[in-house]
Amino acid sequence: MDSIDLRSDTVSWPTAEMRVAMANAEVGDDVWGDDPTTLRLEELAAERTGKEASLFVASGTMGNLIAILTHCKPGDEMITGRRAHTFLHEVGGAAALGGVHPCTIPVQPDGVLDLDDIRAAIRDISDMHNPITRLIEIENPQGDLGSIPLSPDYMRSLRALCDEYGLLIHMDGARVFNAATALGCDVRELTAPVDSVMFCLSKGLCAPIGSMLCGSEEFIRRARRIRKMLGGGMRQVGILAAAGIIAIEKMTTRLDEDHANARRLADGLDGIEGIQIDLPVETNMVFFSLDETLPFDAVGLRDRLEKDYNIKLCIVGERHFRAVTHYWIKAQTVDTVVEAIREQCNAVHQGRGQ
Ligand code: TLP
Repeated sequence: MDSIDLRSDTVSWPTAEMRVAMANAEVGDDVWGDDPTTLRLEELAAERTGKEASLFVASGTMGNLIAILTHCKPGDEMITGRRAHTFLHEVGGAAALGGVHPCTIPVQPDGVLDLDDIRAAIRDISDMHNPITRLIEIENPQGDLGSIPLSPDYMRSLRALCDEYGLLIHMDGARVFNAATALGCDVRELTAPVDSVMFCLSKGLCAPIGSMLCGSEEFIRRARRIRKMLGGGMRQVGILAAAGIIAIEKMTTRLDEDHANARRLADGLDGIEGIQIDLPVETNMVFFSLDETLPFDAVGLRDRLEKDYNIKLCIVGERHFRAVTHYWIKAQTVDTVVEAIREQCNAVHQGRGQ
């Protein structure tokens, strides 16, 4: 039996339609600019995000890194959230490989970076001791705090602030189509205010590999050189791009199902004694925790669920979990998960009553 894997939407595997498209993809050497399927994917991603051009890259991490290295020179400063994926989970690549100096500020409970905090962090370049603030890196939706979408209004006010100081904006939009779906807006409303955006094909959109980096023609021309420098120039990559095209055309329009299933999961878990929902559920992530009445911690429950029910969850703290819904998690699967967790928690409470 396949496991029920809620650790992330990155675990989603390609659809049958993607596999057929991959098998039949027309290909060429993409480093020579000869791969028709990749060219089509890049055109599509640019069009969907309202940018002039785009670049197919191996991963979200690579897309963010290429964007930062393209926008910044060594020694430049990038303002980002203390809970941003680029700061926490990308191996310090911007600093290690680009010499880019991160300046982190708090992420607010609603996922935004406070504009006053940004203003206060921007360096005064008339003082020669200071590095030059070059870039604001913003995550939308903000993953670590519940995958919360940041509104078009917020994005526009961030743009206005950056224009005042001549700063660039890169958006880590790994799940930006989830954000747009949750907000009920066109994704372009979120991407128009930024200079560059990275989004992932391989998370809720189900493609096996790959992310898109989108921006102006000039930005993408320079980004392409950096991708090559990082060893990311791929050859007959149309095989992967074929899945990416379906990801954009078909999978971006069904994400509300994943969001409804995440709410269903949260509602189910909320009714179980000993479980708390930690953060509002706005897209496809549920953050929950075990209270002190339960005699097991997150590792204890995770191990039981894996062994007895083949259910996988992601641990994010001693008593804290993240569960992520995606295409392969249906409403019925959610109910199975809720029942399994209820069984484990009730067994404890009933055992106590005896
Ligand atoms: N996130 C993964 C883990 O790395 C935590 C996950 O399971 O959520 N930006 C954001 C906001 C992300 O959540 C991720 C992946 C990335 C960038 C990096 O994408 P990949 O994994 O393709 O390098």
